Amino acid sequence: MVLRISKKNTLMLAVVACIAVADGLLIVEEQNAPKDMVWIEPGSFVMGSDNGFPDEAPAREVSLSGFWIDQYEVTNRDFQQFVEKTGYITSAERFGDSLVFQSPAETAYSGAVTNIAPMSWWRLVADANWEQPAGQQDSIADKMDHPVVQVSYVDALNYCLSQHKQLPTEAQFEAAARGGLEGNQYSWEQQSVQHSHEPVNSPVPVNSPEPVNSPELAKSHEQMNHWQGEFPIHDEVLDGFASTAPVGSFPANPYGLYDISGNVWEWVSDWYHPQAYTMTGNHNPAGVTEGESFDPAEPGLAKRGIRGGSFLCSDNYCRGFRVSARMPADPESATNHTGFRCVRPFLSNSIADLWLAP
Ligand SMILES: [Ca+2]
Ligand SMILES: [Ca+2]
Repeated sequence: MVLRISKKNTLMLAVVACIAVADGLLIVEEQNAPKDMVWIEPGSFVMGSDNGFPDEAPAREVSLSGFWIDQYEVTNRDFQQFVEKTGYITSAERFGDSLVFQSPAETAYSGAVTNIAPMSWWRLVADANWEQPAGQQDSIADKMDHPVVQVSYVDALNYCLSQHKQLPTEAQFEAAARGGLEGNQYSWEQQSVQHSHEPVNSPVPVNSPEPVNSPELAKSHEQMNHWQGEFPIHDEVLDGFASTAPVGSFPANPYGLYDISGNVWEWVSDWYHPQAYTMTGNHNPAGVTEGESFDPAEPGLAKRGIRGGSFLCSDNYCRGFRVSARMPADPESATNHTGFRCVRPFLSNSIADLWLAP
């Protein structure tokens, strides 16, 4: 039997309690909140949107049990500690290559944006992996507090399980992203994406390892790290970051979660289907089955979901930073704009036994 006594989501200071029956007596045991995690209250929220892309509809009321969620995206430092401890080898390392964004502008493309084939801005780059996200010339040495990228769904799940955690469901991620607000399009209270009107040092090479402006400026003008300007040709970098930003560089949402919109897409545990919301229940929904999974762009290949958008999401293209936005992704593929964070169901540690050894 489990009972939540203190339910305030006061970040690291939150205290929970469990009650166990022993010798006919109730024994109350307190434990500290998990480090850098936020408690999301059990309750209901309206998931999805009838005003977004078709796969976000229908909006429906969903109820969730309470859960802990990481305050930040998992960083390179976090993932390095995991690898050093376990010897884990990622999907991209096993394959020997991975997907890296390359702006058509950088490949001497001179046509109109509308003539660029969708997804043609991805290149399979040899030796691109979490330690060198853009390939052999890249390094994370000065980006240890940036979100880890070039991790597949399988890699992300293994990391979370090793921490006695899980990947969030789409419903958990969306509830967390909405921050307790109702009917919100974004993870912040203002219903628009605000931009600074003072572009700095643009254009900046995409995949630049260095922020071109200070996190302080980013905090003062922008709600998140995304793409300002016409994707995929020109990023005005008004938010100061042409690629990933250190986690926590932008304001937290009302739940105290950083980069829950933007910076990097984040893996969720649901298998993807564009009509998933008509196929699953409304209490703790966990998505369709692997066999039901369907991506119209690649029929026959079961996909997991990613959420929250990335530094490549713009107003003119995917707008994936909206709280209801969904995307399918091959669970064994990795890119340089997809990472993750983990959740921990209340007092559930037994999932550590499920860790998938590489
Ligand atoms: Ca940016
Ligand atoms: Ca994110």
